[in-house]
Amino acid sequence: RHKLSGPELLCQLKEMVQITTLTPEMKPFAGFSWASLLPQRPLTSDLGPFKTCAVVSSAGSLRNSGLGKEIDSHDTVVRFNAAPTAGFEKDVGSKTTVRLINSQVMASEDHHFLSSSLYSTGILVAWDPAPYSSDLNEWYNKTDYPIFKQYQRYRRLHPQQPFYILHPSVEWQLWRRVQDNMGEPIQKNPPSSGLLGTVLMMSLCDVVHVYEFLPSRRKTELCHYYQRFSDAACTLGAYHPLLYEKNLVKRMNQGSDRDIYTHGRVTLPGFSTFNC
Ligand code: NCC
Repeated sequence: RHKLSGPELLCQLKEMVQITTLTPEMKPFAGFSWASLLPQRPLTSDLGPFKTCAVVSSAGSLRNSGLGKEIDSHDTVVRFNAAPTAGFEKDVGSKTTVRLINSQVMASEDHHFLSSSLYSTGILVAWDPAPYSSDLNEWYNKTDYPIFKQYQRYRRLHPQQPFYILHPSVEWQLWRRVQDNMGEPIQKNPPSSGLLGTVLMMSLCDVVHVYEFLPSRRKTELCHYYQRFSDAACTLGAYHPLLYEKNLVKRMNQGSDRDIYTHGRVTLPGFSTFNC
């Protein structure tokens, strides 16, 4: 079986993963009174194009990286879930343009999603591990966490803040790319927020730098740069096919191995910058 090159993989992603977000006219949402809370237009019509974008993983290896200034020098910065900047500016920067959150963060009590100031800056994009299907009806009746209930509550409290919900087809189209490019069957769980955010930015930016998704020389079992908890599974994956995601990103990297080693930095081209 032919193993795809970096440029071939990039073309597959560009052609086979469409960044789609929920809009009010989609079924079954069109029939609900709260559908008007959804953005009128898809995210890709409202946002970008941007020149340079930084995707900041939450890995413990960002500690003592001193990458803050470099990260903030990008036009757009993406962060994940509960990852803070306050107190960590030197290593992760202070700019947050987009925050990609999973439905667990929205629903679990300890994150205080509705009231925490962590979530009130920047553009929010939420996703939920949908059943293996991209059928909105099926998903609506079987979300992993109560994403829609929390979305409605949040939107009513913060009506001015842009807040998108990813269509589940994005996660499964991306999962398919990961599976088709691996020699063995992988678990049927959606890709991590890190990979979803990376592909989201590839569709909006000319250049995407991803930080500490592929671990640098600072590699550590510390799960997050902002917590004391250690578990190697945070970097290698348990629920998410993280190891396979990282393998794919490594193959598409257009930067040097040295950049990964010293900065934990991967360089990916935006979809609009190459032809297939
Ligand atoms: O940990 P999490 O991810 O929020 O991290 C965001 C993204 O950074 C990359 N990462 C993180 C840590 C690490 N050591 N190495 C990494 O490469 C990954 O790409 C990761 O996606 C998620 O993907 O949404 C995830 O969310 C957490 C958790 O729900 C949130 O942090 C909220 O508390 C999940 N953890 C648990 O469910 C316990 C995690 O599996 C995936």
